[in-house]
Amino acid sequence: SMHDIAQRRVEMLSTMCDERARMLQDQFNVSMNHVHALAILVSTFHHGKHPSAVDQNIFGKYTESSAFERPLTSGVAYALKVLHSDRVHFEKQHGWTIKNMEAENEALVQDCIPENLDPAPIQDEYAPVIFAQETVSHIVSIDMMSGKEDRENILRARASGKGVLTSPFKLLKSNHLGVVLTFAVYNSELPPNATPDQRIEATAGYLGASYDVPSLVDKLLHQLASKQTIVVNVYDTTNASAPITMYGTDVIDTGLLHISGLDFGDPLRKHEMHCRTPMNG
Ligand code: WA2
Repeated sequence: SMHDIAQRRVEMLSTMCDERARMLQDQFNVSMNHVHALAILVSTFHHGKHPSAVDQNIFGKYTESSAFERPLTSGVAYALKVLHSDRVHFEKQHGWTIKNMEAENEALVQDCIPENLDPAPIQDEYAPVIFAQETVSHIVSIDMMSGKEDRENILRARASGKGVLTSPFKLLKSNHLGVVLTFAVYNSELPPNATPDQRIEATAGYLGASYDVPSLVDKLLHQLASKQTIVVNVYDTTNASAPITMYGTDVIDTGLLHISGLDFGDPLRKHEMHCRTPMNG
């Protein structure tokens, strides 16, 4: 009957939506665990060994050949915590100046050619990127604390000891909205119940991964392509009254809608997948 057909369409939509949401969430969780493991690797073999066993060459090779372990990520990088009192020494040692992410000339920042970027203005501390996967090599030498979203992520990651996520924002050298995941790297054994101040004090740096959401969700949905197509949107719904579209174009209401929850592991951020039947589907 008409009622049965309508009922089957509702069930089909919810099954397909839940399947896609679960797959996205699982892949995100897998890559988050591997980014966490990279933070431990930097702690062990860079900060925990004298002399360090990690340099840009080793970090670049290792992250490139283990990229398959981090589905949905477009690249990983490591930024060092540098206090202002150590800046001159740090810059001499590396042979470059710490760069600012923000500038008068927005176009030069977006192109992200370090020689075109301004030196970072004087701050209490900086978070210059010292190691990067080849795919994000353009952020080496940039002070990640000079960008609003990256800075908030760094501060929250080091005080909490957890993996934390930014809101969606336009990544450098990308035309899409993306998100950044950050884990703090600590320089000494921390008790599991360490206070935020103890964590901040013991912070050595920040291991971060960037997610170019539209191209990566596209890839994932194509793997699941079926005869029955649905229209998928992913939203950051942290601010319930102002959701941010992370994937998909704004759609007009076609009647049938199913919402699947997405848990990306950061309790401060909320995400949802919205699925619809296509106009004439
Ligand atoms: N990584 C790649 N592209 C970006 C970006 C970023 N942040 N920010 C803006 N465009 C090294 O949390 C530390 C990575 C920041 C980590």
